[in-house]
Amino acid sequence: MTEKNYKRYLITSALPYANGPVHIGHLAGVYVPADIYVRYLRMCGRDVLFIGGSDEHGVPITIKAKQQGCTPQDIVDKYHGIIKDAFEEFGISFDVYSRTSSSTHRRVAADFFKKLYEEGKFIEKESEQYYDEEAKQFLADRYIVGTCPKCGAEGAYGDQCEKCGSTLSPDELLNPHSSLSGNTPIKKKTKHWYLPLDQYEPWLKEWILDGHKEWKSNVYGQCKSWIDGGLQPRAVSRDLDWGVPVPVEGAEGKVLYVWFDAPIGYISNTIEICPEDWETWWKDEETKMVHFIGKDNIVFHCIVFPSMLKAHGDYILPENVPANEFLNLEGDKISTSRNWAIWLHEYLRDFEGQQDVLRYVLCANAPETKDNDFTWKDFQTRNNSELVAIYGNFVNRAVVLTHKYFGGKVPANLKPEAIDAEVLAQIPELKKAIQENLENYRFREALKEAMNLARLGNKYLTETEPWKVAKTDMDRVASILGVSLEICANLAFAFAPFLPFSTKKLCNMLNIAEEKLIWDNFGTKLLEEGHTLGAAELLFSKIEDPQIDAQLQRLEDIRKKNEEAAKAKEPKVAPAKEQCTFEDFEKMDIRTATVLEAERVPKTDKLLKLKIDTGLDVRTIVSGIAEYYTPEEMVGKQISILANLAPRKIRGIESQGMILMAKELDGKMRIVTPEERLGNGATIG
Ligand code: B3M
Ligand code: ZN
Repeated sequence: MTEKNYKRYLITSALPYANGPVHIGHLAGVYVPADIYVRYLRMCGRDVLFIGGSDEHGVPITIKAKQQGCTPQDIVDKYHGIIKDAFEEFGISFDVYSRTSSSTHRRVAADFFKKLYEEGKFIEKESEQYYDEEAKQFLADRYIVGTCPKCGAEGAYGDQCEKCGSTLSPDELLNPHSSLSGNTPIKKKTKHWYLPLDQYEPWLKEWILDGHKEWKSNVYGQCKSWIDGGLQPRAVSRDLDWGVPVPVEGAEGKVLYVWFDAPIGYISNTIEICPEDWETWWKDEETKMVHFIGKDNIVFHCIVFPSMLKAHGDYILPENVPANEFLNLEGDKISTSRNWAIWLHEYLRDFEGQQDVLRYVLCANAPETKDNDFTWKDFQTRNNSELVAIYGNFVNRAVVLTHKYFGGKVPANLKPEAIDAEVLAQIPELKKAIQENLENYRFREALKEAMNLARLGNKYLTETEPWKVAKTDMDRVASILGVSLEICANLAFAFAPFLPFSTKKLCNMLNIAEEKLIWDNFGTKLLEEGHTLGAAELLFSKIEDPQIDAQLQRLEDIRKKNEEAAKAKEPKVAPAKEQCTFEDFEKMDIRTATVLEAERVPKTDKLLKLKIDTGLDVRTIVSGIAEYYTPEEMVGKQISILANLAPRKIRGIESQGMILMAKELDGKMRIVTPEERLGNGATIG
């Protein structure tokens, strides 16, 4: 390692909420990079703990339980199982994957709170919050719905309007009501505990802004803007019946805020796996702690949790927080509520045995510096033209030819040529590039360099053409295959952190034990002359169009369903307009008139030019009704007009007034006319 030599590495990855399965966005942002890093550290012989687990508290879980008529515990039991199994099958190599509803966690989180409480590290504040008198409970922001003050949409939540995306506070909602009882909530006083982040500001400035300039620019930038914007005390408790109860007398009905207890889950999970020496992991300066998270979690991992650890006093702080940006899917934001996602457990079902393909594509496309897009076409191309055509093809040719010409034994280097040495000389260079990128959390680059090694081998084999040389010079073929197999062996090292499943296959093919994949051995000569290879098998297989088309079709169906649902939610009538006064109305001169002549305005689809008798005069009006009425239909019709509308030119014709039309939201229009024919110029009002 280029930096300070640490004794041990504590690697955490965000604890996913157990209210739904994990999707490719979570994987690309957090779990794939964390797993790559951890596998690399293990290959380096480092002492590593890789901490994972489910985040099982918070309001969304209680809402889901209500919707499904079950308990929050039922919900988290279900999803904890799905998530844990999927991670395991996908090869995310956690040392522990526990849950924040465990008894250990409840105890650890409560003790953490208690210590800060007893040492006076919190401030207590009373505030007025919405309360549902019928349900007899305070309402979390998500439980309050109303009209969005920004866009007018109904059904906006107390923290956000899903229609226009605005962040809201419950006080801003118009016509707020409780989603529990439907009643209008009242305001009631309640007491909570706050972590005074403002007091930690000078320290955070020094620790992050001066001390961690090497953090990724997206992370550093977010921290800077939070700190520069001035930090406020943050409530660490909530009025809710699901979570870790606040361990203080008189705090009945209150639990720890989910973002207070969840990061403590990293500690609890460490305790579960290392009950004896967990403190060395968390309290010894020679531990390097790294948090892998997505960008929406930055403030909690860089500002709130470190301030909690600092307040507690005994704990180490994260050395780095290499947060990623977001992954989109086929051009759209991934969304759990809109089902716009590729769910890991479904991928594993639809692409059995192809974990490494997704691991490869997600790493190659990882949103490390900016948001990125996942498309099924790109997935197919990367598999077929990179994994299959380059890496797989090279390894397969080298191993099959060795079986064919040398009975599967590594041949002696009988006739070396300059090109052999040139090619082999590039291995240490590539190793260095992979290593440097991995150590600096640039996983995409590291993977690219690994693929460059496969490219190198593939090109070497294509250029040296042993299958042709075999007709004349078996000594030379021996050397070519020897070099090729050497590259294959090094590929096992290069790809081991990224693609564990195919690495295992490759080791079987080369007949080398996976335990030999120690980083220091990468680049050394690995295969002795006479070593017997295992059987050849395909590392990757082609993904054909029908499989991709089926996935695209699935997404298309979801897109349609979402559009229909959005349509059903759309208002059936135009929203009400602002109030006006009688005087406002009086200003309008509305009267009856009769159409004398009508014709289409040339080169337009919608416009008719009408000559009308208003009782006052005969004038011209241009009106956008040609889609609904032909000129013939209009002649002789009695209509109503706004007679004193200021004239304006439409397509070069001066229009003197406006015809009143009744219009439905979906576009249907009809003339407004008196029930019985009246004289022209009769006033309407
Ligand atoms: N469960 C948020 C999330 O999944 C949260 C992470 C907790 S990490 C301590 O985005
Ligand atoms: Zn809105």
